[in-house]
Amino acid sequence: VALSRDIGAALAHDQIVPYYQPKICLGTGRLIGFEALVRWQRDAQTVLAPAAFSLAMEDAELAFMIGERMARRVAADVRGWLEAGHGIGRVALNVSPAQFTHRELGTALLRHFHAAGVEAHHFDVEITETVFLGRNSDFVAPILDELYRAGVRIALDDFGTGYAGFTHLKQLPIDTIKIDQSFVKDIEQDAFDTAIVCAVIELGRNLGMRVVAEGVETVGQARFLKARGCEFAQGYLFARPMPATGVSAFLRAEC
Ligand code: G
Ligand code: G
Ligand code: MN
Ligand code: NA
Repeated sequence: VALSRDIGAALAHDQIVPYYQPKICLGTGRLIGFEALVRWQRDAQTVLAPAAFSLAMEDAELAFMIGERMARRVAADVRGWLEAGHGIGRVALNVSPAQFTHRELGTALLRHFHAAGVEAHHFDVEITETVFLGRNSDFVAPILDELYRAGVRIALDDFGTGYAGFTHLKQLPIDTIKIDQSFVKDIEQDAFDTAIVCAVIELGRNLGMRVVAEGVETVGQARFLKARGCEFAQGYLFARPMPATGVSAFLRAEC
């Protein structure tokens, strides 16, 4: 109860905001897009990551409301950057199992893109394999199909940390695999992690999917990934998640 009141107040005071982390092409160093990450901007000094309000993120109603706010704000930000003439690639929204309990999720996301006057092909949606374990998991396929048909690309996040999702890769309109940062961390030292990452890169190549490595923090990791054919990456090496105002400065520096 207290939590839903807190989140309600946070929404009312516009404290639920997106931060953005760039995604980079390892070959060219160029920007290919951003991942939007929810933050609770409690006051000028305090920015909370979702781990601090995970109960809200797991509650079907609160998660849906937070997701609505994220979609609305991200779509408005994207519109602003496009109007300023920036090439921003695609911007990804994370969508959790709790949000998939709503059959209207896809329609709701598309409505926000439309309301902001931004075409759906400017967006990705990141899901994790856990969406298939949630309540109403039979909503997942029709929602993803609806988004995909509209031009949204679907990425499978945290790949390798859930149960092996080969059936989902086959049956759903997934075009990007994100290698979880836990496999990237020790990629240069740990033979097990190296083997897994190389297998995922190969899988992506053979299935015609993009592969994005997450949590890249060092030049060594980036070189290693690039040498093994990983095309895209994100992580602190390139940029930390930043507020929308930071993105404008980042985009001006890019070109
Ligand atoms: O920065 P980081 O702490 O943002 O993110 C932690 C986790 O929270 C990640 O697994 C990420 O997928 C998830 N997450 C971040 N932003 C969002 C969001 O807007 N919606 C949902 N559903 N999950 C998010
Ligand atoms: O959606 P997902 O589970 O992939 O969430 C990404 C999480 O990883 C977010 O919490 C984000 O802030 C965090 N993150 C992004 N880049 C890095 C990085 O280089 N190192 C670490 N440790 N975390 C990162
Ligand atoms: Mn993600
Ligand atoms: Na991840």
